[in-house]
Amino acid sequence: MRFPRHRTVSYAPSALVVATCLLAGAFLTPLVAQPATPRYEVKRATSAITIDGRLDEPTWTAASAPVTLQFLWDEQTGAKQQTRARVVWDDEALYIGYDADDADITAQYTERDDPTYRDDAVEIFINPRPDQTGVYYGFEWNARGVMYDYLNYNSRTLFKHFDARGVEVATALRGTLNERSDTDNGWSLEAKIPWANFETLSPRPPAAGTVWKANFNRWDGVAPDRRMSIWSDPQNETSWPHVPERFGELVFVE
Ligand SMILES: [Ca+2]
Ligand SMILES: [Ca+2]
Repeated sequence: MRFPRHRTVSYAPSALVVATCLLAGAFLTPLVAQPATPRYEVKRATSAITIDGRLDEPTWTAASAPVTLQFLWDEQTGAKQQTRARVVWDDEALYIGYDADDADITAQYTERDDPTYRDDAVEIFINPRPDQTGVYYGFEWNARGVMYDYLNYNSRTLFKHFDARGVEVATALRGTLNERSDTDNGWSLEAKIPWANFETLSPRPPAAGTVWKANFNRWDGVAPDRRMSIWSDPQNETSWPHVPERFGELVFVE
């Protein structure tokens, strides 16, 4: 049996076909791909870290290059001041170091679980079990080193009566706090969070190869000139960062 030879047929779509396609398109929701979420390699600490707010230990220099935070909401006013954040780990704890450019360092709140996000503040949201997005841990420290820590449930409910244990935090200011008439340089913050705080979602501390999810944020400025910057874009029109589905990856490595 002989098969017919292949033929190439070219034709112009009729006006009816074009019109049908356009009509169908009008009723289809376009699939817009979300941008990829970032990843950060969390290296093991190479030397002891003294929690004094100064990122001058060799282990910070040896850490992965810092994440930088993006300015995503143009309706916000206030200066766009850069923030760099690094993370390292050891058998005992997770360590986070932030370095913030800041020409005007301000922070009013002084008590645990005060709304420090209304001050100059840096934050990390941590999900130690990325196969779920219902619950994660939030830590928000102002330039005084005052901590607001909580469990976030369903992206909307913040249980501030969760108090992490054994957290050490300190800030170092390159400037004057709440003195608005001069020009400051910036501030840095070191935090140590023992693994035991995460054991409900992660019964064992991470090992090399473990992936957790997280986001880094900063609130900066004095109302009404406030601005949020963030590591992984939550794909929100407003500056609501509590979107665990959009957290970036923390990849633990040796
Ligand atoms: Ca500031
Ligand atoms: Ca708390």
